[in-house]
Amino acid sequence: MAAQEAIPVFTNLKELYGSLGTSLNHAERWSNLADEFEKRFGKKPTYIVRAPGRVNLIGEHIDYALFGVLPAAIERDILIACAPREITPNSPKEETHHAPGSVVAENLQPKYTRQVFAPQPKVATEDVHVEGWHLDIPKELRWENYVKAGYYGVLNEHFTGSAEHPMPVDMLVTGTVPAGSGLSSSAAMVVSSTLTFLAINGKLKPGSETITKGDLVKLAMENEKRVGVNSGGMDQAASVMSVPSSVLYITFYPSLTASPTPLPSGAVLVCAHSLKVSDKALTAERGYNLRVVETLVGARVLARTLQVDVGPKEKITLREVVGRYLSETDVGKGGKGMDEGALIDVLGKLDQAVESLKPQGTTHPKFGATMEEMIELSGLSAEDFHEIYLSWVKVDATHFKLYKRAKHVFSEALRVLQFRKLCLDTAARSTEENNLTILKELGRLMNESQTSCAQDFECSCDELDQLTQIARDAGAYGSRLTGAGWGGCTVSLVPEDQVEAFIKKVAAAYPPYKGLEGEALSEVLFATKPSVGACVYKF
Ligand code: NG1
Repeated sequence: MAAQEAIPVFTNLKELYGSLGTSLNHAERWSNLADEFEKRFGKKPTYIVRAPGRVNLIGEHIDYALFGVLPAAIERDILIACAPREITPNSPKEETHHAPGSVVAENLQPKYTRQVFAPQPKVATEDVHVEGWHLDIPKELRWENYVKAGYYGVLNEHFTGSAEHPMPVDMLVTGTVPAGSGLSSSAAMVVSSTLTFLAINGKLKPGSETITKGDLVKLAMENEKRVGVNSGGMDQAASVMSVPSSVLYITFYPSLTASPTPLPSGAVLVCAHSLKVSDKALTAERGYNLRVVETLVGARVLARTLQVDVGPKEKITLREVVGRYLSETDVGKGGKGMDEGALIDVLGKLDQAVESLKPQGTTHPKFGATMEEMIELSGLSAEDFHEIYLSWVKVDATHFKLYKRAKHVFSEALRVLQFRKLCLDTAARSTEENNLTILKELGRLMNESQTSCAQDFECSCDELDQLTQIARDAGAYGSRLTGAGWGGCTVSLVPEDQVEAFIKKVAAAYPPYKGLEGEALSEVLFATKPSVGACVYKF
């Protein structure tokens, strides 16, 4: 099972990419990075760490409700070349250079300037044990915040209450995942940075304490919370556990699992950036974090309707409500829970219960519940409500749309399971004719997902609506936004033999692409294949 596997450490690129052809396509970039590292730091890197971005085929905004999703890692990635820094009498005199665990972080992109920082030990006791480490992560958006976020968890988990000090490190970062595009550049940055600090500090050595892929996903999820949003875990899981040629069915409840799901042959994925940059962290109070709160409160209200027991301070999720409603068994640590068939069955039958999330009385359901109405629906006192749902997150809204959000989550969770079932059934009995019918069905589910994201979850925008429509008109089986939305990328399922023509048509029809060609165009509109997950290359 992928979550229990150790983080792969490779010594050659062919093994890393799984094929000679793919490794040759990427070799030049790796060797340029290693050369540039040597030029800047006067030594060869010890490791290059890689973490890919991801595209989500279907299953949007349901990971934090603990429903399964279907993403795949893409070929675009973050690479970090790194080496420990020896402190010698000739070391530069900047103070932070000499501090334990100090970091010199450079980026191949000149707009991301060189940063030098060091974690502060908290309360060092006489026997030199350090009780904790602090790193200052400023609120404003800075590239090194992602490096620091990755470092934070490693410091907390591996250097707290210990006499061991973290190693000073030099690093050079480069990336090809466009920022703010819904392709998870942030998760790729945080996963690669977490992995860099683990590798440099010798934490990846095999042994009883082996850090598994599952451990890395959890650590990176915690780390990413330090840069702004309460993310669900899909991106980190996809970045760490993906395998070539398959999409990954990732479950979060009752446990983290990742099951490769082969796509039917005859179609490829095309990503298209709407060129509207969506910054989740900056818009979180009205966007991402608000949706997290709305879906959590919706779960509590639904639990009341279905007479499901919820602990007084518990933040139950929609997936857990469904499980408890059906008296699901095998939900302990590592448990499997109900099978996919049973989940499909119940998700199709929740419509009436979800109606209970509409506020009664004067407020029109379209606008959702006011704060007072929402508290009343939850059955909690105002004080408890604030403590459970609002004390850890800032949101900015006058109305909370519990009904629409839950409606999206349940219908989307069902579409994910139907999509996966179609893929698995086709893999079992594939013919050309059958494949075509299935690809059209998969496309239909993607289109329905886009409608639900736009109308019920309200995470689309005009540009994404327009671009997905253009993609369908240009011959895609289906097209939808991918990632958090409100801008960023779309993903389209496109007949393999029509990719070139498809790209030409979309390039001509989407107004913001006007004037873009060659490399500039392929930066924002490109076909991609499911690729291998995060790993370490050792020199
Ligand atoms: P993006 O915007 O692609 O990073 C975000 C969350 C995911 C998931 C999707 C919506 C982070 C790091 N990722 O993805 O966990 O909730 O939105 O499906 O916040």
